Amino acid sequence: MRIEPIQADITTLDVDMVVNAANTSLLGGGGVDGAIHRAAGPELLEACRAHGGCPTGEARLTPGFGLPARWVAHAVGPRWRGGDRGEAEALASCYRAALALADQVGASSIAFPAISTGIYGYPPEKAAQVAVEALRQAKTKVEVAYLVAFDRPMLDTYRRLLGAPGAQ
Ligand code: AR6
Repeated sequence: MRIEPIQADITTLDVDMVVNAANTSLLGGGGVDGAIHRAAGPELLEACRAHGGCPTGEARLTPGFGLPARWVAHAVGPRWRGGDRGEAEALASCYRAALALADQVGASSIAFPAISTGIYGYPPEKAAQVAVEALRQAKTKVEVAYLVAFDRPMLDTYRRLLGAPGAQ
């Protein structure tokens, strides 16, 4: 699987699957979750409601409805609590769980936001290390995984960790 860092609004990406940074209720929220629900439309909330929630470190599948993406994997990242409360393992588990859903539906492209690094307070550099490591180790039929940065510093972090050309 290729791993490509990009800076984008994840709701605009034409990929088979986008990953949402959700909470355990799966009933929406702020950040990327709010943006995905706005772009997908109200049917997304109904599809999420049918799952009846999702534990931290897992993911649940819905269609993308009004999104360009056909599928959404709603992953629940950990809240940062200092780093010694299993945060890294829970975060890595989100990436693996989303890829497992991608394989289930035969998705060949997937886009991940920087799960947990906004409202949940996970230090971006540490989260990026977990993301890159989890994706590098994954056994999957997915061909390309985009690590989507919302701002330039996050893009630079991903590029540096991935050894991408032009990285700072
Ligand atoms: N496209 C790509 N990335 C984005 C976008 C976007 N449109 N919007 C924000 N980001 P957050 P969390 C980045 O807070 O920390 C919600 O209320 C953002 O800059 O969305 O996992 C949920 O319901 C940051 O780097 O998610 C939960 O309650 C990253 O996405 C809670 O927030 C994640 O930030 C989850 O918190």
